[in-house]
Amino acid sequence: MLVILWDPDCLLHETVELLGSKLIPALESPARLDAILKALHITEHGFRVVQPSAIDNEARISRVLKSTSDTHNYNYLQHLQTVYEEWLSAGLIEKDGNVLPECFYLPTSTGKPMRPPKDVFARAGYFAFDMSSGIMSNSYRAIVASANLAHEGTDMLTGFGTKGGTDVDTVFALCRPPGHHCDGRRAGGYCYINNAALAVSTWRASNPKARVGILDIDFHHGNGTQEIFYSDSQVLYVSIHGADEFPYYTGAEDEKGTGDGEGMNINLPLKVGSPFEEYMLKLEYGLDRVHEFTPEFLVVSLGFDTFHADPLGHFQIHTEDYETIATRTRQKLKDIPSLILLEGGYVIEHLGANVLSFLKGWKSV
Ligand code: OKS
Ligand code: ZN
Repeated sequence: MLVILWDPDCLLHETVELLGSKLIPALESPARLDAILKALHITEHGFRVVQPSAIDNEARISRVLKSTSDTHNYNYLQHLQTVYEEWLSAGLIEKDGNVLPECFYLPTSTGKPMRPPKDVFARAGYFAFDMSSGIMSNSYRAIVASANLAHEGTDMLTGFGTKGGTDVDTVFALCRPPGHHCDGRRAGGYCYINNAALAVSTWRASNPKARVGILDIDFHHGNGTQEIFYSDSQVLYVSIHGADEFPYYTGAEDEKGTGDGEGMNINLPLKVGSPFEEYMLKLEYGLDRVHEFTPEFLVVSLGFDTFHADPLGHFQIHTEDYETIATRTRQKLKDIPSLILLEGGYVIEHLGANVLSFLKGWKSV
């Protein structure tokens, strides 16, 4: 059975971003989630659409802090929680303003270690790598709600396939903000907590030695997820993404993992403008690698910015193609408890149809 998980608090985060030298309302907006929910509610699809168990915000925060403790820097998480209020008290922003970093950490030859600057204005740039990760009054609440979906989704899958266990084999968590660009101590590309990494930690809490597969099929390379698991021998990260696109400095084929994790990072960059057939060749190859690894838990970082008309993506993928992508993924990785996490996708008018197409394929297998 497939369950769709969402949280109304994920709608609260609404920021501005710098795009083409202009400050605009961020493309990663609440309207994305609204569009998906609308499509799910008006269509007869037979999925269970549910909200997470009601816990108060403080309990939810401590749960998220606990399940990110081995992958995320504590000072970074504290910064996410407090920086808006700090900027407000310092008179750096008005109530409706956004914390936006301006000067970023600069690697030098001095041999000096990275240290957060004392100044609260400067600190925003220490904990971010771009200007697409603004923080407004409600951001932290939404960030935690989004991460909590990854946590609860993983919990719902634990025990699948065991005697007397759950019959839920797939959870699709409608996370927003997304996660795959966050590396555990830097926000960027609309991401603040790496939801995929949080899911892996949650799974490992009850299965410490489990093999986990992460399939990242957002248009953009998941630099954060790659970074977090780069030396991990039990986590296979496979990503198909636009070659030489955002986040620009990662995603090349020769990034294969290091130490015990050597060979456990597979980047499959695809030239922008590539037709769907070429995309599918990469997907089949990636799915075979995940299948060979025999993971006990699968995380899919799913972005709909691979759509042909997306303002931030440039593949030739159409609505009906998502059904094919999901069908082949499910066929090759059947019976693995799967957590699907929403990443990008910015064409609001087609987002609902694209999600439904993907779910139709997933369910058909
Ligand atoms: C410019 C936009 C930067 C692109 C961010 C890409 C976000 C995304 N401000 N990642 O998967 O969809
Ligand atoms: Zn993306």
